[in-house]
Amino acid sequence: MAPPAGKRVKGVQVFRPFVYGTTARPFDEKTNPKPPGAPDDHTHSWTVFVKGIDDVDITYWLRRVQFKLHESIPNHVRMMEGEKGKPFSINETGWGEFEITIKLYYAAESGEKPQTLYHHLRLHPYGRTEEEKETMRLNGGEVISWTYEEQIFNEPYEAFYDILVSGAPLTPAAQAAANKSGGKGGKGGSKGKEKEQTGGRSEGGVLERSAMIPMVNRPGQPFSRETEQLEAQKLREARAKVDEMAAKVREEMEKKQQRLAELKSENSNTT
Ligand code: SLL
Repeated sequence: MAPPAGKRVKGVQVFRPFVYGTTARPFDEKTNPKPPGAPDDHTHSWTVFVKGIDDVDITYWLRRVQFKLHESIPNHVRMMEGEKGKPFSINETGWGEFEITIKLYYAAESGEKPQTLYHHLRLHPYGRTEEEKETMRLNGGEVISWTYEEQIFNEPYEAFYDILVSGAPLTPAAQAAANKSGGKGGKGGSKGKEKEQTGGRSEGGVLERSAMIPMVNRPGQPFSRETEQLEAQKLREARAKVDEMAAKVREEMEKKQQRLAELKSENSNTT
């Protein structure tokens, strides 16, 4: 593919948060009945997805996603075209866990080559401790394996840069100027074309086409500043603990060195 015409925006990096992963549930007559036609040996329903944070649209930078599933699954390579505001996702049923290959195809304007992610489909409760596993079991057996990720666009082409940042709200002066010129065009790229100005917000307050994440968690939306702060707090506590342990080891070492010096001097006194 020929690179897009135009210059790159030098010294600029734009990043966009997104989430990918799987959600699985065991079949249960009442809460999650097995769909008709699903093979006898299938035990779970599951979904694999790529989506924006707080379900905000990402199709302006991510055009399509190819999911490569296990070869035992009919039609195991699936290409999903982006639909504005909707996650890229696949629903399936099965019995086993495996590695899913997720290939991201970017907007043509970006000039970016496709990029591959790998995700392990989890059907069974997992965790570092029994407690963590138990928490998953209690939640109706729903097994969530989601990853927060940031897509970085390094020195994007001007036209693509315009697309990336066109969700930012206009300042009153810029709004007035845009109205005056009939809302046509922007600098660079979108010559004569109506510039798409979104500027909407998600329920969690995330501005369209921005790098924002919500301030607080909501059900199904665990990636927020709140989570980030809790994680930072955990890191600070762990750091304090490590410092404390290191101080203790140093103290013991000093005592031993002192004892060694004493023994040495005793030894030299007796010989
Ligand atoms: C395992 N290595 O042994 C893995 C393989 C394959 C899972 C898991 C669906 C098959 C179908 C399915 O669950 N495949 O659609 O019939 O655990």
